[in-house]
Amino acid sequence: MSSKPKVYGIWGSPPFGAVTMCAKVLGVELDVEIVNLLNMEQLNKEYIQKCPQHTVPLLDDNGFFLPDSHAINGYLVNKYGKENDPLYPKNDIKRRALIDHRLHMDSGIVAAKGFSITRTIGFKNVKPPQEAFDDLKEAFALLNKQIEVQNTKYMVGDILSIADFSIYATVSNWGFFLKNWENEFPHIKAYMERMKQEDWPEVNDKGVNAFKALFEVRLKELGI
Ligand SMILES: N[C@@H](CCC(=O)N[C@@H](CS)C(=O)NCC(=O)O)C(=O)O
Repeated sequence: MSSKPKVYGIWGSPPFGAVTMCAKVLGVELDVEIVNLLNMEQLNKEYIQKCPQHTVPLLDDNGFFLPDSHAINGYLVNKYGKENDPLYPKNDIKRRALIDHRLHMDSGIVAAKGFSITRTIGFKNVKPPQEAFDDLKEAFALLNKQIEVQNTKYMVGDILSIADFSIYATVSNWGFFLKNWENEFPHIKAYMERMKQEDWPEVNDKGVNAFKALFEVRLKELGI
């Protein structure tokens, strides 16, 4: 039995990036198995048996399969974190609830809007409607307002949490589709700059560069 948790993923996927940043902060080494989404490997029969929603990342902790970066990061903190770890505390129910809110905001709103663009381009090779970009912009506006109103260093208070891994990963990739986001959303920009001072975003960055290089070509091909 391997002691390292295995994670199926691909560099450049924001939710996979979120899991790698969480693992770095926890000091957990991951055994990464690449699933090449460009070759649609996520649709292989064996992968669907492990992950019916056919997405990466997928955690395999000695046969315990768990999809979704938000769920995976919560599990990793519960398993490898400190007692009542502020990254996702068990006993501080209000902090945990606020972290859950930010995770749902990422999963259900901000990340979701970007996926509708990448799925259309990446898997269907079709130009997404302008509406898809407008929706993403609207989601960034909500996030910008959230960060302005909460007025804290991190997504929840002045202590790092798993919500930061998700939001950081999502903005660093999906910002690419909104050319002027740094000027339009100054609170997100300031938040990202604060996070970049830390050592954990670095593990995400090689993936972001690969993502941008790939999508730059695809957008050009589609005349976007
Ligand atoms: N909510 C999921 C989203 C995962 C997701 O959609 N991942 C994309 C790559 S970034 C994927 O695997 N897409 C393949 C597919 O939908 O077939 C998470 O946070 O893990």
